[in-house]
Amino acid sequence: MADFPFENRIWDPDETLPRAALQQLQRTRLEETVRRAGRVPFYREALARAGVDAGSIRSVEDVRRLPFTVKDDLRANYPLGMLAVPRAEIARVHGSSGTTGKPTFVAYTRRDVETWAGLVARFLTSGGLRPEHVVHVAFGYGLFTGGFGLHYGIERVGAAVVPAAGGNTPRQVMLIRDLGAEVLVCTPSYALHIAEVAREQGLSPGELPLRFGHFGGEPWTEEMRVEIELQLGILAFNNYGLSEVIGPGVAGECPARGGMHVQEDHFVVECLDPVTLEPVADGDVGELVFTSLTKEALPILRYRTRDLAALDRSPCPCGRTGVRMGRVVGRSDDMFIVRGVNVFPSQVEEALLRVEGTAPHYLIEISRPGSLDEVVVKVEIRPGEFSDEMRQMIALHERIDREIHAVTGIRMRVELVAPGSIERSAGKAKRVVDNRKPA
Ligand code: DLL
Repeated sequence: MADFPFENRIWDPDETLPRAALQQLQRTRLEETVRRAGRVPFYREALARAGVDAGSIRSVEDVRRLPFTVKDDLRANYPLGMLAVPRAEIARVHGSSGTTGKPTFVAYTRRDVETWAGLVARFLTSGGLRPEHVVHVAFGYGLFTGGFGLHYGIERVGAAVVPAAGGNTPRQVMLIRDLGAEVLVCTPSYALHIAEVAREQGLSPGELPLRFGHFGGEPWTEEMRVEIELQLGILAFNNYGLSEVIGPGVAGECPARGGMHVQEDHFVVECLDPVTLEPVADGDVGELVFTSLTKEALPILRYRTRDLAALDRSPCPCGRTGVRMGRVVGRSDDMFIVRGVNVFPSQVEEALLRVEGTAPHYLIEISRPGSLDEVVVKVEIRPGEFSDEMRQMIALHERIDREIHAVTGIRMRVELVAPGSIERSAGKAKRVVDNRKPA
């Protein structure tokens, strides 16, 4: 029996379905999904073009014959043109966090909302949540799927929810302390900010009641996990999802924490080369593509996430049989190219966290003052590390320079900035500002 840091409790026996039974279930559900998608004009045409109908689905492998869906398809069908049910059957609408223009909406039937809560309950339970816990939710409540998605999952487990939502961090610290929350739910960058504000209030890690954290909604690194765990004195778990596919609950970590189990009885996952759209070898990084299997209101076929990650099909000691996805190492579209080199913000973060004295708050600014790209990385240094000793500051600066070069292969201009000077966000942290004019 594997050695886990706490009891490996399984919420739903379907999480451990033997592969053959799982694939059989996927096949039946895929057929049903294609039938449902046929009620959406966009998919009816796309399926006809691809020459596929529900009756021709023989195995889950047939997913490869289905047409792809991209975010622009949802935009083109704004606001709710992709519905597969009459409007009267809609129980909830959410939206994806678009930074520009109109959001894209996603909809749920009553049963979809129920299914979703069950999926969230699964990963929360696998990451230590128990009915007796108090959970502090610092995700935004609104169109974003984070707040309500986690909220309903926590209720399903039977734990107590504190729907704190984002913002007013000193008050968040007070609520966590006074209400005795054992579990924190938010983005990883906001968890660090909560830790920082707690420290400013003179609290050391052990002084908050927190024991577990469930973080997601944005990419983060293993180094950042260590940092969060140290600063808050907790075990931190990763969970992944996106509104178009359902929201949080697509995949989550188990006590073994060697990747996130994709909830394959509800979603088919493929890992494809983003250029050729052919499958990559297991263990290689590719773009994740999801097909929903149980959603009623908005069935989604082969949704191209742009998220880059690898799949691991080896058995997991926890007994869950869903394939595991590794951390998202970047998006095929937030990757930036500097002087011909592809760079992911997560690489810069990894480099920074290797250097003692830096805080995991940073901003990458890209410009092209002449004909060459320039990258400035603004890095906060930890309170107490700011020194009047010129020599010490130069040494720190050089160390960061070297690490960034070693990880990314390019030179960036490093600017050390005062603790607290980079803007904090209660939601997803903004890491890159690209001021270059399109070529
Ligand atoms: O962020 C859903 C969510 C909320 C997941 C709360 C987990 C927790 P969207 O706003 O549609 O939905 O953004 C989805 O966020 O394509 C990824 O690029 C990124 N993302 C989400 N979770 C993770 C994660 C929600 N654990 C987009 N690691 C996705 C890395 C993540 N990236």
